[in-house]
Amino acid sequence: MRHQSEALIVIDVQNDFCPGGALAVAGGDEIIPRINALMADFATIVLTQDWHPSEHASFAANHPGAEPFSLTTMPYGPQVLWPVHCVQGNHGAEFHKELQTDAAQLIIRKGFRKQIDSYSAFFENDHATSTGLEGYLRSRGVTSVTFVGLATDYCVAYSALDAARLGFDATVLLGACRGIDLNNSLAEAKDQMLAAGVNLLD
Ligand code: VGL
Ligand code: ZN
Repeated sequence: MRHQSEALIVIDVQNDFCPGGALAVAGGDEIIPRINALMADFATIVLTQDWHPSEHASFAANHPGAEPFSLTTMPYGPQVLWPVHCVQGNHGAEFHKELQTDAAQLIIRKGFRKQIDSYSAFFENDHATSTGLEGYLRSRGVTSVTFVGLATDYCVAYSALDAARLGFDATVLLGACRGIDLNNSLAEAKDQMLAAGVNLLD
């Protein structure tokens, strides 16, 4: 078992990001056995759950004429417009049934404010609105965080970058993540994480 100062953060292992889902990530379900095994090794486990209202501003369907995967500008900066996904209470927003969620102590729901998307487990996409995760981890004495889950180049990368910025020792286990890779986003995310001092391991 890892020391209690080390937390495992499992990002968005939800039906809509797995094959058959609305925003399916190739091989998204392949990582689940490894994540389940990792959870047995950590004393502090946090899950995140993308959790949007159906009117969410990140959905292309809520921007007349806009195509999914096109780019728009929000008050906080550029924003990809996604297919409708992870709508609160729907099957697509549930954790994949093979993910063993019992050991997790905290589930962070994010993206629930209509006007702002939230990729990171720590901050919404304005990089200012906190999810509360930083305080939770610090008050439990966590100094080191390991990220796994979906998608490598969006929610995992944004979370790891914020963790490093906040001064946590941040690691991404790439073999337990899968990416969307939109316009080279996977390579860019890896470069950004390396530049920020995130440990990238398999
Ligand atoms: C995610 C796009 C939109 C993710 C969430 O979990 O990486 N990506 N919402
Ligand atoms: Zn989302």
